[in-house]
Amino acid sequence: MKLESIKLYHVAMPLVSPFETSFGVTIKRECILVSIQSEGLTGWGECAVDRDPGYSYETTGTAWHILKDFIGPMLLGEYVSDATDFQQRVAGIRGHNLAKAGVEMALWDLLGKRQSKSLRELLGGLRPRVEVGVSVGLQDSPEALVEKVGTYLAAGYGRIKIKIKPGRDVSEAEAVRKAYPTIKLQVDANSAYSLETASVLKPLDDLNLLLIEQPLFEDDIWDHRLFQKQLRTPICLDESIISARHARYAIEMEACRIINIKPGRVAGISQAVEIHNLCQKAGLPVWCGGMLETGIGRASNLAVASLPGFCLPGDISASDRYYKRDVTYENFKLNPGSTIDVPTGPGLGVQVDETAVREFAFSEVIAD
Ligand code: OSB
Ligand code: MG
Repeated sequence: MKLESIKLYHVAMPLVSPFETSFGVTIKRECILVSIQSEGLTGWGECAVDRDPGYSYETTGTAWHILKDFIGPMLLGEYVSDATDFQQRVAGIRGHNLAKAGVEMALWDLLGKRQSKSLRELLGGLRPRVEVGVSVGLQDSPEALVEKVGTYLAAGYGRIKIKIKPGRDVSEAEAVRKAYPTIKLQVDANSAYSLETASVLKPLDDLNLLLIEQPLFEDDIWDHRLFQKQLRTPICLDESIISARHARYAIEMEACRIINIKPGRVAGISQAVEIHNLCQKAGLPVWCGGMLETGIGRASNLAVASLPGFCLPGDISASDRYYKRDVTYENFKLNPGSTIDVPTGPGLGVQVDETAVREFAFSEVIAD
């Protein structure tokens, strides 16, 4: 398909409540939306970058630069056949996975629209709806956290993840476990500990957690191996897994027993599928992570999470957990049983509200 024009929108969208992790607080979530025009169709994608380099070295600023000055000019006017073709073209750009993934998502949306197939069908996803949970940010006190978790349980979420950081870890998790003895519970440290400082986390082993997500440095698969040996609870890697190779390293080193797959972090949906297939072969459970996506990225994550190896609830919550107003007309709702429906329309299966995109955008670039 010929890529005739590429538009970039740097948007900032107010969250319904601030989201705090070990690396900072997000009040307005920024990202870059990509739209690609091709042969009468428009495909949309989302680069799940943040304003600050806290989760990843990438930011809205770096992604803008990579998209505008490298990926855009490489693709404009070109005939790009699919995600594999795209990945070959951008292979010379080192890193910048979140930037690449936004473009790949838009290409999948176009491919689906051309073939009148949903992304789930294109990927071979099986489930019409996927099991989901909610990721709860750091709160002011363990009591406030227990209360916040209670509101999400009342809303119907069947799996809770709490964010932890040094000084706000075991007491938080213990308080939640004590208040809700039987819920599916997991914690996420976002790389806040070293192998030495992580020893304070050992009491978590007695709380019957589903997993402990990314306790140690993002570039340290080896120390995760050493820490996993000291725990019964499975370690789940997020930040450390930036490619299928890294997934293989982690599996071979026994650095984790579960992997969180985020298409953005691994440079695109095609790479996410590769990691899913690798983990399935190795017998490692995977689940779909989230990055506070808009309706565009949420639709994509739901399709990815419909693949058979995704056997733990994803960080894909209902639209109203994140935004009062979204950039898609579709509003994702939580079903009884803590599931969300996978879109069935062509491509991502969402209709973008371009007025909302323009209202949230503070810069816009059109290359044609
Ligand atoms: O580590 O999983 C993470 C949000 C932004 C960046 C990193 C993470 C998260 C979340 C939120 O935990 C998950 C969601 O989108 O609901
Ligand atoms: Mg995480």
